[in-house]
Amino acid sequence: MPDPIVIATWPFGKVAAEAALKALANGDPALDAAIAGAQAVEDDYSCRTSVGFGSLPDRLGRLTLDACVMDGKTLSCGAVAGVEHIKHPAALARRVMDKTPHVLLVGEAAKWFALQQGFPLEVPYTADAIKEWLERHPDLKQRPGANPPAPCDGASEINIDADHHDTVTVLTRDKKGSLGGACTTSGLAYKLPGRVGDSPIIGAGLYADDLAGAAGGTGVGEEIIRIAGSSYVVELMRSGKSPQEACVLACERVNRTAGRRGVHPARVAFLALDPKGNVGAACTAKTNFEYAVGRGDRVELLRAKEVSAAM
Ligand code: SD4
Repeated sequence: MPDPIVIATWPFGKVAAEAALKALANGDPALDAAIAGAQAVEDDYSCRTSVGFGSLPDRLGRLTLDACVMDGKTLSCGAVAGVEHIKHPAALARRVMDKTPHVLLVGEAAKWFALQQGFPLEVPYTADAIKEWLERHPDLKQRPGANPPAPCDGASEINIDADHHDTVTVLTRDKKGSLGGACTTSGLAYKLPGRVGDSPIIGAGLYADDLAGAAGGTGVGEEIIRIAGSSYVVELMRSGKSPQEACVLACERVNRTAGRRGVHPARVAFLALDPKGNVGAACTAKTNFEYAVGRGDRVELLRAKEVSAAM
């Protein structure tokens, strides 16, 4: 019987891995366990500032959440983007998968769907997040008397500092050897209202196929979307690359595509799990990507290989 395995992004991925391992040990399917892991981070205000409620909001102070889920056995998937006042977007993405013929619902309509499905509307803001949002708001950094900055000056403006990584992506393999994945985030702090990153886009922030492997991304979503990142990693595994090799190749590709637009460094990271239970991860320069790996009753935190851009 295959051993249950979990991998999850960032140090707070430990919380996700512990919850998912528990679910897998009980015999839960891979997708249920991945969602349990994602939800443990959505629920834990103490372990992060940028997944779920309490995260840093967008440019106008509104917190909108994105999530997606995918079942590697059937390729069933669901997603929500730009959804407000719903505490568990990964669970909502699961409802889109189970209860609708669609894959992705967005914004106000996703919230109405949540209400219809019995999800409560809740207040997503914490005093700490509002204080930090006010103190760090990029529009306040302009020189006195200068014109207000354009809402976003170009792709190179988007980057993520080491303390503000968003997104937990959880990849699991269950006792039957099936793969599942869940991804949940508030996106980038101070994003333009309406901006959606890679996280709720199947094939960008997440992909899972029992016949090839599962992969997830984190970091600057625009760069991940541009190369269809998670799908690319999975297709590399399908063609025989190990999860580690596939993640490195995806980072090299991000570096090349970012380089074509003169954007360095483009901070992204990928993690991957193959059907045999091998794991891998890699990140571009200065991303400082750590990820949690859980097997048996043990969860350890590993540092991903950094892939520098050739100048
Ligand atoms: C996004 N990929 O919305 C997410 C953000 C993230 O570490 O993962 N940050 O672009």
